[in-house]
Amino acid sequence: MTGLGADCPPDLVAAIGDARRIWIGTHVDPDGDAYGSLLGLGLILRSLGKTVTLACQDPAPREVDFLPGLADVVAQPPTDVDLAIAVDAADCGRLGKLYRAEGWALLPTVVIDHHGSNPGFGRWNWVAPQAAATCQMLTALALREGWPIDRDTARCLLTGILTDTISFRTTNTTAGTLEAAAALLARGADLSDLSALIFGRLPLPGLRLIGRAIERLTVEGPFALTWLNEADLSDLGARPGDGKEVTRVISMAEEPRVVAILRDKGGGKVDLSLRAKPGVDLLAAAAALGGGGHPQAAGARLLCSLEEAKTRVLAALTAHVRLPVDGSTVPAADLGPADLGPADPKPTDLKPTAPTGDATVEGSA
Ligand SMILES: [Mn+2]
Repeated sequence: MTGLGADCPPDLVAAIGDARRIWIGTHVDPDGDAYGSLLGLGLILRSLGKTVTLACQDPAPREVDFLPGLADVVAQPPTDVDLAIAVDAADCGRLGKLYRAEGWALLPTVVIDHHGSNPGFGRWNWVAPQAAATCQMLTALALREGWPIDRDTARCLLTGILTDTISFRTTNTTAGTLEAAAALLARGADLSDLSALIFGRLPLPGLRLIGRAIERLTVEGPFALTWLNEADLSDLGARPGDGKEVTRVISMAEEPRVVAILRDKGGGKVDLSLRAKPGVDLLAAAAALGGGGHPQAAGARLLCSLEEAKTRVLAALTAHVRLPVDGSTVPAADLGPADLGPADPKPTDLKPTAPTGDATVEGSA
């Protein structure tokens, strides 16, 4: 194995070893890594003889609704424990209702996370931004410590790695990520079954929402734009979360350098998701619209009508997006559609952080 796991503070491991009653919590609006970490570490610590409560403010997302032990997860953890552990949560606010001053602040606390922005909000902290997933960290730690990883544990941990790396496709997928995954396969995790469950299922309303978004796609030079509204959701019988895949599928369009997906929430609120090809930086355009995110995945909430939002988004993209042309960049406003730079087929780490929260992967890089 590469070195990950070796950098886990010994005091942190000792704190876990000494505790008998533990609660483990993860972040609000959870993803596969959140629940994979929660359930996987829970199984490990129970097999070590500890009394463990698993907590999350929100239920598991649909794509990981098959994980073992979901029914055990509670929304409010007990206070009479020896230790609280937060996994995959970038700050205490991400714990949502699990973070209560009289709870978290008064308990001995451990933080295990891979978000570089994590301030280390526990008494003992292991933050490893080089890890592609918190589940990768937990796998490395369990292997180093000789903690048991049975088949269910391996499935939980591999699920977190698969979801955070979008099946080993993100730029932060390393040899260490694959080594952790290999160790989990060797312990009974089923890669093809898990992949089919996580990435190969979409309820029909979600599929039909993608169809509507594709039909409405309009192209303006290097930019493509589409939209959905609340009526689409109700027409198609879609449930919250069914539209998650829309952004990912639309962003596969090869010719546009930037795609914009507008979701008209009604009442003059429009959520915007922006996705860009490698080499294109969306941040200035997102900032001009009052939003933010990452260079290639950004978003904003616009307080206006859908029609006005379309106009504002195209204006902001035209004014603020610089497109790569022959190694240099020029403002999009100076380019006609014939002047698009070469397509870069490299997969990119699309880590959406849009305030819209519609993305397929977790919210902070
Ligand atoms: Mn994660």
